[in-house]
Amino acid sequence: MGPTHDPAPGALTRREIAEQPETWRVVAEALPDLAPVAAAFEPFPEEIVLTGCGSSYYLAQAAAATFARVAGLRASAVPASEIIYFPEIALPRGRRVALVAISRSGETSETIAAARVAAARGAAVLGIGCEAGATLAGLCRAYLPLSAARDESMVMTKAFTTMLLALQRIAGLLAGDVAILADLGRLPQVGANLTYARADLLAALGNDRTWERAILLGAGPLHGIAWEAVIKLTEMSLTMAVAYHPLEFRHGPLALVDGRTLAILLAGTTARDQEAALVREIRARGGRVLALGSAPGDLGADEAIALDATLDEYARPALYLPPLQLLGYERALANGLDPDQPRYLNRYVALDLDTAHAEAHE
Ligand code: F1P
Repeated sequence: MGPTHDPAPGALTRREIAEQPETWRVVAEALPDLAPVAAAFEPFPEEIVLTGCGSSYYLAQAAAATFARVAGLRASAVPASEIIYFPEIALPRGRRVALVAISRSGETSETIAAARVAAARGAAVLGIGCEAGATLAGLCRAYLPLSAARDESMVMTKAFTTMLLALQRIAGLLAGDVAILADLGRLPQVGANLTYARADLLAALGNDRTWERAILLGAGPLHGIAWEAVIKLTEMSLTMAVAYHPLEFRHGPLALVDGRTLAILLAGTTARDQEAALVREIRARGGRVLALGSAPGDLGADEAIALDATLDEYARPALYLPPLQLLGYERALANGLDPDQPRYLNRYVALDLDTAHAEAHE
């Protein structure tokens, strides 16, 4: 049986946005032991490269931050196409590299090809996705299929946050970091209390015609999340949006700010004073600011959505996404679009790739 179809535009997407904390709980309970996956990291890599395409690439960015901080590994995120065509940049020779290939479908051509190229260069390849029988699974030393996280909707919502939490748990396990594992374990409960907390505000913002373009600002572990929010706004509502590291925004792009700009700050706990100063500068130029984070009311933004203040800042990033996904959904409806049927979007991108060059290069 296929998914049940609710005729209301975006009903599927909205449901999947809302059910994320419950999915986090279900998946965490169904995965009592990630040790076999962690074992695939033996011998311990000197470096980890995370890859994917689209949302899965932004997920790679977010997860890389946790691997770097928690597991103390050099960790980077690289789009799968860059690994195919420029493997010498992403996969340095003479280093023990583990590649983590991320793909909800496990069928995206570039991600599959990147896994092949990395394996040919001697990297240990691990995969994560939502489909047990995916092509990617057959190319990996270990593969983690999170079928409960599979979105029925085209737009990736709960698959993103759930795969992120699973990767963060793996990082915590690798490092034996009980503190981060405990914080990650609290996320389903914390998230359940927050989801829809400001649905009214997000609906109003979605319907507000005074802003036309969005600037997403996120630093460190929140930068990949900022890009994921960009792609949600873009693919669901066809809104022009872009992400910056907060202080990078001062180096030129600040010129974009005017009365038609909505800046969305994913506020962290580090560099908070500088982020507050940036909020003031954006507002002084007529821009409107929505801040999300712990105690965001202190930042002087026009609107604020308070997230949890007690979790480690590397455990918290998934919490920022449900409200931002909801903003994309609301904006889509306001634009007369159906978030369940995004324009030109397929579940995954299948390309006819010739990777013989990259593989033969070995
Ligand atoms: C990757 C992806 C999605 C995007 C769209 C096209 O898919 O780029 O992020 O939303 O559906 O494919 P996957 O490799 O994670 O299945």
